[in-house]
Amino acid sequence: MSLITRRAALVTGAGLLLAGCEQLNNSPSFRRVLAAAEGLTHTTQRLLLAGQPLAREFTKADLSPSFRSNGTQHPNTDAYWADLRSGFRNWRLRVDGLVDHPLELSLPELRRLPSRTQITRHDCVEGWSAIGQWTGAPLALLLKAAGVQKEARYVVFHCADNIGQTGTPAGDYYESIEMADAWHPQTILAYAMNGSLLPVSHGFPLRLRVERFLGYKHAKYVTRIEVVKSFASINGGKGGFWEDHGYEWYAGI
Ligand SMILES: Nc1nc2c(c(=O)[nH]1)N[C@H]1C(S)=C(S)[C@@H](COP(=O)(O)O)O[C@H]1N2
Ligand SMILES: [Mo]
Repeated sequence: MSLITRRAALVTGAGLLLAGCEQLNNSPSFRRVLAAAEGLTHTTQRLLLAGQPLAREFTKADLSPSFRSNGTQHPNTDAYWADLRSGFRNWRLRVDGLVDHPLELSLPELRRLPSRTQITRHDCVEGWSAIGQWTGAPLALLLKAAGVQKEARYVVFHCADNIGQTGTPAGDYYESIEMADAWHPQTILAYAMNGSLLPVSHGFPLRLRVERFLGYKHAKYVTRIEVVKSFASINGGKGGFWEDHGYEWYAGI
């Protein structure tokens, strides 16, 4: 390849990149979320004043040298494998259910939103803990942009992994939290861990961090966020995969 053709190829590459950025700016969901960022601090501040305490936050010196991965370490579904093969180009986080404006956000869009970074302790019900740093988009931001309807009470997180043996919907991992915890400032959709891209074993591309709750509430591989009035009709009806298998729904620490 001559120098000139190579340069032409580089220029075309840059052009494509730019076109990609412009497309980002044009996504209605993305624009809606950016607009919602204004005044959000005020909304979450009000929650704190209403008596919702913050989970303890730590410093980098406290980070655990190793952070265990638990439950699914690599989702087994065809959909997840297809997303891996295509570099998650077609992957979208959906926010729907009892909202005025359902959202669809790509990974680059999520990463460009205002973010929060927190160093917290993860406590698994099986008796181990680890301190890690998480960066992600506040769930409150997405909820504000989507416009939660009055009768909504819970937020359900649907995941890409099926952990039952049967491959039926009953084996799909899912979780739910109540609205006040969803608006909490430390409730984020994390795409980074300890300053790097989220590893597959810890929930790539997106996992929930809902501090002040036990490990199983922290849904990994989140693909869809559904705002509901009741979770009685979802899978086993108890609000989560482990809840359907006997764990308590309210898993506060
Ligand atoms: N989708 C999905 N989320 C999940 C699980 C899982 O198996 N699948 N396991 C849960 C449990 S019990 C724990 S303790 C944490 C573990 O998170 P980690 O793998 O990042 O340590 O993820 C929780 N979220
Ligand atoms: Mo756990």
